[in-house]
Amino acid sequence: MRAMLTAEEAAELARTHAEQMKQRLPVLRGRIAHVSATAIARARDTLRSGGGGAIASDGTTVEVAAELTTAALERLAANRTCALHVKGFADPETCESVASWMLETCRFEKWEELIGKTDLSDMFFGVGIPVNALAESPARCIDYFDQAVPTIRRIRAAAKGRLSPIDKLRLELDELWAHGANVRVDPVYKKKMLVGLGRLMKPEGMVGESTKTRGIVHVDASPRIRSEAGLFTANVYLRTPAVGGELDVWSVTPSRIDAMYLGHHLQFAFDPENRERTQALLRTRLPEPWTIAVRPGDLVLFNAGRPHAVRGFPEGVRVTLQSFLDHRRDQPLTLFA
Ligand SMILES: O=C(O)CCC(=O)C(=O)O
Ligand SMILES: [Fe+2]
Repeated sequence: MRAMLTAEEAAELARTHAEQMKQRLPVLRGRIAHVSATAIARARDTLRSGGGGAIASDGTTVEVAAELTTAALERLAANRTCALHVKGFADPETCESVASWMLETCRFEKWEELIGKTDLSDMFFGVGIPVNALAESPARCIDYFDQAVPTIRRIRAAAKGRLSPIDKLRLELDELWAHGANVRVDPVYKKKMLVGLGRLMKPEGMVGESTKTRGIVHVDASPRIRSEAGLFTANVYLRTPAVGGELDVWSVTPSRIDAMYLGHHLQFAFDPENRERTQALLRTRLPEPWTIAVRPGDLVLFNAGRPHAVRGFPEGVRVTLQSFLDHRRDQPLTLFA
């Protein structure tokens, strides 16, 4: 479904994609050489420091608020809070009309189906193409940019004249963050990205033991979180199950060694062969998480480098609109999904 791009623009994207793929290889090779040169020293450090033991909580808690404020956003960006939970951020009726539109008219697919795999995750995507598409193939990359802005507008239309939850998020972030907030322009492809990925979870889609029960502990950015810059994720909840489906977030700021340890195991968070063993291992090292019970209309923001998991549920569906927020000190927040 071509909606935005001209044939020339699509061809240009395909050329840039090919360039990117060529350039990425030497970068990766360089990284591997660097890792092996330092691996022995790091392993020795790990043993000496007793690394690999329990990772302590950093003492941060979940801030619960009735509205978004500059101060709460600043605390979150500086990692002084573990997550920000804005209860009743969006009007539940509008959330429900967007959820019904999504469930009735959109074709939900798992990311792994799009890339020809199975049994990887519990998440379906119904509205919008996830940003992972950019690394996949020229065709996926073209589709992503082709549909980014039209998807934003489809969601707006589904709100039927009311302010859509994701538009409200964009407006309030722009108003409250000192440097504003914008839809991200992809730095490589120079095109507007998507904001508001429609995600669906349902019991039939849950894979293995972990997703059905405590959820898959994972990160979407480096666990070595910093206050100068970081990637945050925002979800507005449109429909939630009556029982279960809570979000667990871990209040950890791992040391370099612990982050290496976590990073290593988190690579296998979704891998069907290692998933259950890895999940059990991660949970023995991490402290108790904060559990956030979410309701339609709520907004939750947290640093995507903090380990997190969505708990399983026996019945119903869980529908969210998601966006990443890229934070860099003294710059506008940039939003993309
Ligand atoms: O659905 C949620 O509560 C969080 C989902 C998630 O893993 C994320 O936004 O990175
Ligand atoms: Fe995540």
